[in-house]
Amino acid sequence: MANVSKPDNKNNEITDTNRRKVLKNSVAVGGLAASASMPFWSKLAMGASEELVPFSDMEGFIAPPVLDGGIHFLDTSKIDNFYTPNDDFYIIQHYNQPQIAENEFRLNLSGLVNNILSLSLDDLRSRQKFEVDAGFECGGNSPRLYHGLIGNARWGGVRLVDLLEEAGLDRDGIEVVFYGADKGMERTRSDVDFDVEQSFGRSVHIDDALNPDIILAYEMNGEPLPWHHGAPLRLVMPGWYGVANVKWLNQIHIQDRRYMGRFMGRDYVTLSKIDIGGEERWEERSVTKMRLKSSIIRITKSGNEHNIMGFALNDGTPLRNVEISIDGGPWQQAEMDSDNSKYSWKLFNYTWRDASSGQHTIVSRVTDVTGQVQATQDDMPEKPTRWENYAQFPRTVIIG
Ligand SMILES: Nc1nc2c(c(=O)[nH]1)N[C@H]1C(S)=C(S)[C@@H](COP(=O)(O)O)O[C@H]1N2
Ligand SMILES: [Mo]
Repeated sequence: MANVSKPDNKNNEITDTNRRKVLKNSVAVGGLAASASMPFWSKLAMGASEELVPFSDMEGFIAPPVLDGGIHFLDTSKIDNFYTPNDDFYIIQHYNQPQIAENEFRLNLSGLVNNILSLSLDDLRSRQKFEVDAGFECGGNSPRLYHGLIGNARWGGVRLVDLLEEAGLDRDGIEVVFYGADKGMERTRSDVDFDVEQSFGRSVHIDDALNPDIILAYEMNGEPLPWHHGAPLRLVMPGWYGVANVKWLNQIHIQDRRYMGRFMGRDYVTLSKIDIGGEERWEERSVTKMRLKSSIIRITKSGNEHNIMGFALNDGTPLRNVEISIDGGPWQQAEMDSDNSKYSWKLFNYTWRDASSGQHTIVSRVTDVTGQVQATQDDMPEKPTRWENYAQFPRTVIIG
């Protein structure tokens, strides 16, 4: 196996603050440091004295099982791992789930390059391997599913930038198109009366493609990439919504104009009414980088304490904090998991002491280092399309 090195994608802002806190504590209260430096998410595998407290807003919710050809989402109240197990990571595709024989697989790199590449899986595996922790959600994830279209994994493979360098980019190339092996018939316009066969395709500007953290992944959490997640090869665009992470990837094409296939030009397009330089406009925007978002997903009880846990996701901009408000009370800072890194989901925990019995409403909000604060539902722009649901999500729970 080739050398393994991991891009340093730690979210230093958060981990440094935590480390400082931990060090301070250990001076004042000797002995705390050892347990505090443990990733706290390990608390999630519940201790014997801990019990799951069901959300009263989640009654009757059942996550669907994984079925070939189907979609899958998680019961987020049961998340008990920093890395989502491969057999529970959410599954979405818009066409079929092609089965690709490893020995017949080729990744072709074509278009405005000096050297056209055609690589087998062994060719890819013999190159230097990189790993990146990346969590993402479907652009259509929503409170309706309690944000179950989500997962976090360690992806292993080759760096896109290395292959682009090897191919040698022509200076006219501005757009990098990624095609999957899955296909469907599409009526592409209302002014034609026939369907054409299309592959799933997504594209990014060349500047976005040169991010060295982008991986062409043949591994997921240390195992060969599973069929439902795009075997044998998928694109992993850290910090972008799920749709960018093209599964069953078999062609990368560089071109000199924008690609406007269904999943760039017509679908996964957010329509929202926003202020554009002082002018209110209906904007149509491609679903690309993840918007700043957090949600509470799980509450456990242990003695008089409740643990309120959740995730934050964004485009990789370092976070300032995640805060919790109970019953409209003051915002109080949550603790961040020490496993969190730049592009992983960012797990958090808040210890709620002496919760009174009765119904409570609990909400989280995340702020990044630029001062951007997660929007409330009321702050959200008018947005009739179902993409990019990043508003604060109040949860309700009944304490017995
Ligand atoms: N080839 C291909 N890649 C695809 C899709 C698809 O339909 N075909 N769906 C995209 C969408 S919309 C999402 S949300 C993610 C889901 O990835 P997962 O099933 O591994 O969670 O894959 C993306 N990649
Ligand atoms: Mo998606």
